[in-house]
Amino acid sequence: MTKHPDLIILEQKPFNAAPPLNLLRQAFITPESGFFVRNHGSIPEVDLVNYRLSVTGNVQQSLNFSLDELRAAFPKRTITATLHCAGNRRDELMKVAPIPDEEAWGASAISNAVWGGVWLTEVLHKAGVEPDAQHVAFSGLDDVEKEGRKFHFGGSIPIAKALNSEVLLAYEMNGEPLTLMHGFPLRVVVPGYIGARSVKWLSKITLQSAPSDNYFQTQAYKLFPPDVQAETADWEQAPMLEELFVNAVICQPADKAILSTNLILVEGYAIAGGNRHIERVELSLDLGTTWVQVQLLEKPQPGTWQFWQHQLELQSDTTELIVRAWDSQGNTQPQNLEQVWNFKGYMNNAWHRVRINKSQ
Ligand SMILES: Nc1nc2c(c(=O)[nH]1)N[C@H]1C(S)=C(S)[C@@H](COP(=O)(O)O)O[C@H]1N2
Ligand SMILES: [Mo]
Repeated sequence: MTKHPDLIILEQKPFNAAPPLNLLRQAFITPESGFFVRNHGSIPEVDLVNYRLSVTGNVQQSLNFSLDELRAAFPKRTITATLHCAGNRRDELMKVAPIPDEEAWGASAISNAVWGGVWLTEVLHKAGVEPDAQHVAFSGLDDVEKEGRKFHFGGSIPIAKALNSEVLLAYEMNGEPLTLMHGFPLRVVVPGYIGARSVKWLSKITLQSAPSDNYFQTQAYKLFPPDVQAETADWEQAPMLEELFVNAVICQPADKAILSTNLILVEGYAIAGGNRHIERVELSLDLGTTWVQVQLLEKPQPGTWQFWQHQLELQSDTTELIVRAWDSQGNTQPQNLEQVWNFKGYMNNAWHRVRINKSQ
């Protein structure tokens, strides 16, 4: 499969790209061609003949599989899960204050697929989880260069998450073998967590007492408050990102659209984090004073985005549409970008706003 020609390429090396919002909103299951791509390093060439997955660390018995052996050893499981980059919507934060050296993602660093593979928990049970295994660390085959060092991309999740029948070691995406771009031959899919934990080109699973010591666990993907700058950051102390925050985005009309009719269909997506689901999604036409509930198009479920739509008639004084969502635990989104701004530009879930103009 090749990528859709309309994809917005943020960077060629490493390759980073995302679809325009109207393309993203066309299909609940994102086709591979339109699925966003987030790479921190090289795209490795993996030779299936030599490919091995190892499972080591605090286990009763270390394991080692070829892809065929893995497929034969465990039943095939499928799950519909949305990957959502922690850097989604960073471009809005960049307008509040500069965020140097990070990708300027719009609101489409997110996509949804049906993944086929084996449950991580079934693999871990076969290896035998020792009591001091508190975290499951993943390592990929790509090479990343940071601060003069070259290393593989990696990260970890807590053992409790890993033991749920939801974390997948995926060899298929939308019924086809994974493409190289998305982690061939095997990747992790961690529903409800930031995309960075869904490690592509997976080669090593290590059970350990502490989180991964990989740069992308200990430095990148940490959340700082708005008043902390890069120079003053205490990396040790800041929390590692794992569960996503509740978020909602208007995909159509586009920001700054010029509309020729008053009757419009507003369309978008919403997503909750962890094991929460979307409870409701609301639109405001009066800068957040009053809200109307929009129609959700699928049955809400954790780990998967929700499409929504709302038909409305614009009033003469409507200048902005705002959306916000609520999750099943009563969490909602902060009002302003300033409240969520952080110098790495992660987890922007402020109310999403679209400015509109009328052509008459
Ligand atoms: N090995 C490896 N895995 C990786 C990454 C990477 O750079 N290398 N990027 C991560 C990030 S930050 C995200 S958001 C998702 C994106 O998955 P995709 O490229 O399939 O959309 O992959 C994650 N897994
Ligand atoms: Mo990401």
